[in-house]
Amino acid sequence: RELEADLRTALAEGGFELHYQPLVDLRSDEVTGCEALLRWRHPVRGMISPAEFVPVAEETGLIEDIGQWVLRTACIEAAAWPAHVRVAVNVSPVQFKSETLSLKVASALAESGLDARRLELEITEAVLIADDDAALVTLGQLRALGVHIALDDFGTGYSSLQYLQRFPFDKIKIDRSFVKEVTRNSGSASIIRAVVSIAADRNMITTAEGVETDQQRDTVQMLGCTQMQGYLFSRPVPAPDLRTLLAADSVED
Ligand code: G
Ligand code: G
Ligand code: NA
Ligand code: MN
Repeated sequence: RELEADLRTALAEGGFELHYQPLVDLRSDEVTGCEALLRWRHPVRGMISPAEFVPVAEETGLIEDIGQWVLRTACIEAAAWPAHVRVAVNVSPVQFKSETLSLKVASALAESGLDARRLELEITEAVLIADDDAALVTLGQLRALGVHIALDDFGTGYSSLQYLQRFPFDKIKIDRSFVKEVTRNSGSASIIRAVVSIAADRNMITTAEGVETDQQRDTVQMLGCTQMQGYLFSRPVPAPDLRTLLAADSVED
């Protein structure tokens, strides 16, 4: 496949970059984390979304090397941020299945000098459905390193509230489809309230994804979400812009 060859070239020749989107604590209004989002500058086609190339990378196995590049780069860049700011990295179900994932994470941490508690891995429900027991082992190894685990896009796919009881997460990210409807659909608000209640019981953070308006922000805050992410505060930005944003954010304090 042509795209596969181009992905290999990009990996070898610096064609990828990470953009970062702030995560804002709804109690303190502070940026307490940033999610790394992979970007590919294709020489001919311009910026290509991960939604387009991650599936190809997964099918071809290239996701292992690309994922390792993302982990390393995110840890190295985050090591230069204020110490209270975490970095969140998306982990594909294919990467999660690798028995050496925790070794790879440990190596990225060692190389960057980043404190493990400042790294958060975002996984989706797909990894839990595939193999319960293996997933529990991997999650245990990762948490033993000290990294945080977030359940991404919660509420899409084959969600089950049972997952929240059975697996050790530090955070639940409530999918933006619920946030989008929250001000006009009482069903979405009820679902968010239920998730927040379970999360609070177990000391988990709840992040509202895709917050685009003040009204959505106020509503998810009222429902008890502890963190938000979305265009209202900032779009994903390149690393230098993020450092400027973080510097301005800490000056305000
Ligand atoms: O940033 P954007 O909206 O284009 O992201 C589209 C999708 O790609 C999202 O589902 C996001 O989680 C995923 N994605 C972004 N960066 C990464 C990455 O580094 N690794 C993996 N596996 N997925 C990513
Ligand atoms: O699957 P995941 O949640 O990792 O996807 C993250 C993607 O969601 C990011 O790539 C980003 O482009 C997108 N995103 C972030 N904030 C918003 C938002 O406020 N509105 C919309 N529509 N998309 C967002
Ligand atoms: Na994510
Ligand atoms: Mn998400």
